[in-house]
Amino acid sequence: VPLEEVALPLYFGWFLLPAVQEKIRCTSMDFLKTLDTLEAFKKHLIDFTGKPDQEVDLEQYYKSTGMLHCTTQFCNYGKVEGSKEYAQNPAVQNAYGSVFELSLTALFVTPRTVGARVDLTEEQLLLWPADAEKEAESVVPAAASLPRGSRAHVTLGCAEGVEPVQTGFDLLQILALQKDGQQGEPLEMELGSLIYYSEGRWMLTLREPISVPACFSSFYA
Ligand code: ACK
Repeated sequence: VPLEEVALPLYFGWFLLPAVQEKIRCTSMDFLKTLDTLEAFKKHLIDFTGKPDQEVDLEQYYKSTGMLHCTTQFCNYGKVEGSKEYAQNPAVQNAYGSVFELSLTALFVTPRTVGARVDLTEEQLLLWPADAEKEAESVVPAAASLPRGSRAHVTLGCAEGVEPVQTGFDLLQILALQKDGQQGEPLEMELGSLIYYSEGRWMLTLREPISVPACFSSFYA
């Protein structure tokens, strides 16, 4: 059956293969555990709690949001404009069901989300919607001026009551601050260098990017 005749999914994206899902969840938990014990992080705990002298257990703070993936096109079963055209794009149809190597280059947290930044290759960018960054403009005004693919991420967890769509906005916000040169002293850690971007935003740029196999496919709930 040609793809244009089947129902459109909730979203298209790369789904981390089952064997690496577990590994990345562990990496994420280790990162949160380490962050939680850092003096530098404790100094800014109020960003998370809203109250002075209140503790936070980051490992409990974020809830898991299901299968780890990197969304390309959010379709909402065809309600999103451009989703039919996306599904009909020959690059999308040719890649459907293939396994790609995604490169995770950074881990980040905010009081809302924890995620991994995905650095897309030229080939992977062929599957990236042209307007993904521009569509975030209402939330992150500087988003449209960032390079294509800037929004690409894997959501690792969300705080209570926060929707996963927030992870991409949080990433774009951090990248916009980075571009502006608004950053403090990096803290060198075993995994890479950690930078605080105010208001509870932290990004750890990995010394060694993590390469994960992921299947390009779609999700129907
Ligand atoms: O973590 P995510 O990338 O953020 O994966 C989930 C997935 O679709 C299923 O909810 C993402 N998502 C939700 N709404 C949108 C949207 N308006 N634009 C882009 N991605 C979205 C969400």
